[in-house]
Amino acid sequence: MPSYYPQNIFAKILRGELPCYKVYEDDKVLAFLDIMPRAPGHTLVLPKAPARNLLDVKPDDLAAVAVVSQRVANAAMKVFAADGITIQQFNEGAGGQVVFHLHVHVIPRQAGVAMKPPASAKEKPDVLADQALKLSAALKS
Ligand code: DGP
Repeated sequence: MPSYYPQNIFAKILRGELPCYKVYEDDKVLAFLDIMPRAPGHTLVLPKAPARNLLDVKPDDLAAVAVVSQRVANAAMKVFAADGITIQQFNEGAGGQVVFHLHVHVIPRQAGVAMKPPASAKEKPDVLADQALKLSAALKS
């Protein structure tokens, strides 16, 4: 497997070199909205420590990401009045991974509504800002 590439787009977001619509942060994990959501509220949960994907992440970072993914999922159920949550996590190009810093997709779902195709359309900045505000507030309560 190739080694971790520190110039990937999520590494730049983690270093504060690029902006994001932040939903949650602690010492080990950052969660922000996907700018090309497959459904409203589509959130990405990342370890802060460099990890290419599931195959090389340290177990304690993986555990921290899992715990936050569950918290984001529960918050998203309320904020988006969701009927369910889809979790996705891709590993290497053959596994569907496009950005090579480990991330878990937390996607709120409505019954009978299909997800958009991956990375099909950018959401409007004001919509993302509003959703991030609501999700982060729900995560604090
Ligand atoms: P994947 O590596 O296949 O799990 O997909 C990467 C996801 O990242 C995809 O859903 C689109 C999203 N994405 C790509 N570029 C950016 C970006 O600059 N900011 C944010 N927030 N999401 C991005």
